[in-house]
Amino acid sequence: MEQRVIKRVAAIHDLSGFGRASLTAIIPTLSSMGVQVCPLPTAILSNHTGGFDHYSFVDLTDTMEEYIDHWKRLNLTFDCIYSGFLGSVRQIEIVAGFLDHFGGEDTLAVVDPVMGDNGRLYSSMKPEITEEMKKLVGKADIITPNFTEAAFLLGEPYREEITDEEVKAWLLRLSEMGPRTVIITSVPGRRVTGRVQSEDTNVIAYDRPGNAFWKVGCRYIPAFYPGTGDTFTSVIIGSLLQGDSLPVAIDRGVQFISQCIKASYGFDYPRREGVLLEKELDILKMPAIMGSFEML
Ligand code: PXL
Repeated sequence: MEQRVIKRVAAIHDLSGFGRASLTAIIPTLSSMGVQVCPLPTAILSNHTGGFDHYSFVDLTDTMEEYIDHWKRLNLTFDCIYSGFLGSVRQIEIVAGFLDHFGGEDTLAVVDPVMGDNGRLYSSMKPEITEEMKKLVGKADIITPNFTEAAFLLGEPYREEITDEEVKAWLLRLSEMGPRTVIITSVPGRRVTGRVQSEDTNVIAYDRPGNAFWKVGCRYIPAFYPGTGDTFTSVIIGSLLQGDSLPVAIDRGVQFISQCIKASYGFDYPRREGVLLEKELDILKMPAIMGSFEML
C-alpha cells in the first residue's frame, strides 16, 4: 500500500443536517485527530431521528454503487473502513461488498452495528436488520455495539443487570462471529437499591490477539445525548490509527465522551442537539493522560 502522510478512513454513515450525529460528529472528531475522512453517505436526513418527531429522509442506496465504482476506478485505499447507521438490508449487502473489495490486512474494518438502544430497535429499523447485521459483523476486525445491540446480535433478552462474568461470555460469543476485538458500551454497572452508584455504566472489551478483557468505568451523568456513540467510536479509531494500544484507545474514547457530557450538561439547551462537541474538540489534540482502565 502507498505510504500516506495522513491516515485515511472511509466512513459509511448517514448525513443528518442537524443534531450532531453520524457524519457531522465523525468528520470533526477524526479531523481533529489528524485523520482524513472520506464519507460514503447512506442517506441524507434533515436531522437525526433521536428526539425529533419529524425529519426528511433521502435514501441513497441506489447511488452508493456508482459512487463506489468511482472510488474503485481511482484505486483508492483506506487505513480504516468504518460503517455505522445503515437503513436497509440492501445497504448492508453493499457495505459487505465494499469490505470485500477495499478491506485487507492493512485496513482496519470497524463495524458499529447501529440498531437500537435501551432495549429497543430504533423506530426506523426493521426486525430483519439483526440477521443481516450479523453478516457484516462477521467481516469486521472491531465491532462497537452498545449493550442493546449486543443482546440483539446474540439473540439474548435485554436486561438491566449483568455480571462481569456474563459480559465476558457475551464478548467471547460475539468475537466467535468474526471480529478479533469486541467493545460493548453502556454495560449496566452496579446499582444499590435503585440509587445509582458513581460507576454506573461500563465499556467492556475483549481483544482476541492479546486474549485480554478490558473494562473502563464511566461516571453516571443523567442525560442522554444522541451521537455520542459515533463520536466514541471515532475517537477509538483515531487513537488506534495514531498508534495507541486498544485499552488506551478505549480509555480516550470514554474520557472524551465523559468530558463532552460534563461540559454540555450545565447548559440549558435541548439534549437532542447532541453534546457541545465544538467546545471540546481541542482536547483530542492533547496526548493521552493517565488511563482508568482495568484488566478483567
Ligand atoms: O447516532 C446514531 C444515529 C445515526 N443516524 C441517525 C440517527 C441516529 C440515532 O438516533 O437517528 C439518522
